[in-house]
Amino acid sequence: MKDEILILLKNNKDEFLSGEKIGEKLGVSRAAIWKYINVLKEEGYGIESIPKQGYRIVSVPDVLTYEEIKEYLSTKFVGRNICYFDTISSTNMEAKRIALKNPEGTVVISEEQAKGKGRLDRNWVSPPKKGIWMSMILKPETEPTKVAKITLLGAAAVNKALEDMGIYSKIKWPNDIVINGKKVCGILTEMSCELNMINYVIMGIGINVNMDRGDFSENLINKATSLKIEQNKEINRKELLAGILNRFEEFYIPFKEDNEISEVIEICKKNSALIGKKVRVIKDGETKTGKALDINNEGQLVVIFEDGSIENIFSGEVSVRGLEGYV
Ligand code: BTX
Repeated sequence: MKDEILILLKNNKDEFLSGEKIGEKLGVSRAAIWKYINVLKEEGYGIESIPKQGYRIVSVPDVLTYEEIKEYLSTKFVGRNICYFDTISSTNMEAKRIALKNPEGTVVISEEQAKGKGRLDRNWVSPPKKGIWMSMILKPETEPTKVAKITLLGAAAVNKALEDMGIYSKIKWPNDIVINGKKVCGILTEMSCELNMINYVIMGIGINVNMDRGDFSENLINKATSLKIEQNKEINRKELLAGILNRFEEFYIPFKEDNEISEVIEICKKNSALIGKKVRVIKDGETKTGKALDINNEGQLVVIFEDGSIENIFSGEVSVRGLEGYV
């Protein structure tokens, strides 16, 4: 009911709608309408109410609820079930908790994370309403070894959705998006599986959207940035979130149905922050230096090392650092 009232108000922005008229349209009493209007006001919607004239919406809050993003969403199933929080410890942890009970494409979103997770138990800074902190629940019927590719689908989706908004970024294989050599987005993919069967995959995406320099610690400011810092303007979080979900579904369906990721590989190659650059590859505590040559059809990074040997690097097992700039 609350959503229906919101739609009515949004569709009639320029006029006042009386409680009676809304009530008639939706088949509920004026008193019930008044109650729902108060709930909407509590959620941050600016609603002007004038006796004898009715209600008029004057502002909408900057929140990533389903009601607020659906006008930008064109997906079949990704993001059609959104579990929204003001604050939470980590969206990946919550997504894991609810994964088995919720359909594929469910997205957990929080305006803030108290304990945002990076890889290897590192932390991810996630201040309120300044970013997009979300986790997608996926249930691909594929072998666990193919799951690393999902991170690339996520990276390509973020890169393309940014490009759709006129923002150009690079993909630092396999799980970061960088702008001007600094990290603007990180992806953390986790899974639960048994032998050859995947129970679920959780792909967590964190994007620094409207963070200011002061939101980063002194340590981080040299290697992290936000879209707002790079673009010198606030970015519409709703449009970007929906854009990522739209692009992700576009890439995920061919992957799920036919194991087809050629378009994603093209995007990762074309916008790679590593290909042609010197890299340091850290595996089992051992560090080797080489040059990134390519990303192959399986989504592995091809590196030539100083001793001339060429290896296809599988993302699960290594940490790759660029040697030029902060990448
Ligand atoms: P990562 O291990 O590659 O990056 C973590 C490292 O990045 C940290 O050790 C720190 O140096 C730096 N860092 C921390 N916060 C930020 C930030 N906001 N911007 C840039 N650099 C930062 C990358 O891990 C994967 C991160 C995934 C985060 C998402 S948010 C939604 C979802 N839920 C959750 O708990 N994690 C994921």
